[in-house]
Amino acid sequence: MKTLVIGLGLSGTSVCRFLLQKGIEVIAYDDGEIPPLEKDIAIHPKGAAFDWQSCDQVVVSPGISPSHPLYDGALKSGVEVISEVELAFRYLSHRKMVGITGTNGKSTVTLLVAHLLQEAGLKARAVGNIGEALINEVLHPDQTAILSIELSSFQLERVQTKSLMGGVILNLTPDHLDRYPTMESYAEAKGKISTLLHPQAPLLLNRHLQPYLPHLFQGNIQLLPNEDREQENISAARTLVKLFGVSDQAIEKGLKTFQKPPHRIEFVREKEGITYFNDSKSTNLDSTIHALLTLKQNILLIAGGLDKGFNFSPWKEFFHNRVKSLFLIGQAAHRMEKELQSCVPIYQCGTLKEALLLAKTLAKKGDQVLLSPGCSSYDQFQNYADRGNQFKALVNSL
Ligand code: UMA
Repeated sequence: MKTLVIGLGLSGTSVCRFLLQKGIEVIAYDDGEIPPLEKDIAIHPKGAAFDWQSCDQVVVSPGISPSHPLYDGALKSGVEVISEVELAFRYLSHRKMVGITGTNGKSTVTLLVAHLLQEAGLKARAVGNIGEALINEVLHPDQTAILSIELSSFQLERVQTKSLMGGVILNLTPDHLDRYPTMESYAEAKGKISTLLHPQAPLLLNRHLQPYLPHLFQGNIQLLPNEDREQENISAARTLVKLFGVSDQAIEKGLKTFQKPPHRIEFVREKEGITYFNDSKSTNLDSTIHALLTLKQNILLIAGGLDKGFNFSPWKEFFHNRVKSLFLIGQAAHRMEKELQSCVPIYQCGTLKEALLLAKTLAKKGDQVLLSPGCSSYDQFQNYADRGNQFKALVNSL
């Protein structure tokens, strides 16, 4: 048995290590720098032809698009291609697990589910897209914990093993349009969570999903309230933990002690009558709109980052009476300026530091400086947490 692992980040390196322990021959590939790996792992050189005859299976990391030449080659060769989470599910299907997907709110719900279970005295861990590759669970010393799994559309593209006792698709708004040509294809990837459900396991859905995923509404589903995002998140978590017998009383107690994760409209500091908020987790249009609706007015918005192919013009109507000026950073900045011009004063700042310093200079008492990028961070930062931490450090040094 020989497996090709494409992408050597968090997922790929964990997969390599796991396969090696299973005695499976591994060949690995990455377009970037090769991280330190066990010496038994062979590296496929960049640009070289791959011998598909010699390979039995391909495990793709979530960040690798199906248009990647090696991924595309694998699909054309007929070799089995699976995602990192599918490999993990094949070894975990006996475990108690729930899966959480959706555009916004999935990390919060994943953490809330784990927290409510723990507060009710059960063992639970939050894993998956949240930052802990699922495959690591297979070899985890504690095999009794319930797994609350955040699943991204990328991870769900190639899954098939029925494993979950419950699943949820929160909301669906445009994201990752650099990878998905249409909203329908993005929705289709998210909808694959249904293929992971055990028979009779419930799927919780936001009713807005019906036009995109009508076939899912015919199964064992429960609708989420969708008038308020916080209520939607709580309702999803509540329903999922009840699958494990957690009482209403224990849920209420757990809700009181849950702390919202950082980088989500996080208050950082007030200085000279100006408040600073870190919403670095905003990596799409909708999450920035949510931040604007929450902070309401007198907002100096810092946005921009990696260009994921959004059209930013829908922001215009939400800027009205809310945003006083816009400070742009990162790769998408010039396109954003074109799509948002004439609605508020726009400043091209290049870097986060320049943007913050200019916003501070222009801000008046009562203003709110908000970092809510609406874009991924990978052009200038390691990830959204790095971006948010750097912002907080800069704000605290003002
Ligand atoms: N790479 C290539 N070629 C490419 C793209 C990437 O070789 O065309 C290589 C990079 O050089 C790098 C490696 O692939 O060495 C990175 O792999 P990856 O992008 O699949 O990322 P991982 O480090 O494996 O982390 C992934 C998730 N990342 C993505 O989906 C982009 C992490 O979610 C997740 O926490 C981790 O697996 C564990 O499950 C992050 C994320 O941004 C937080 N997710 C997106 C989101 O939430 O919007 C989907």
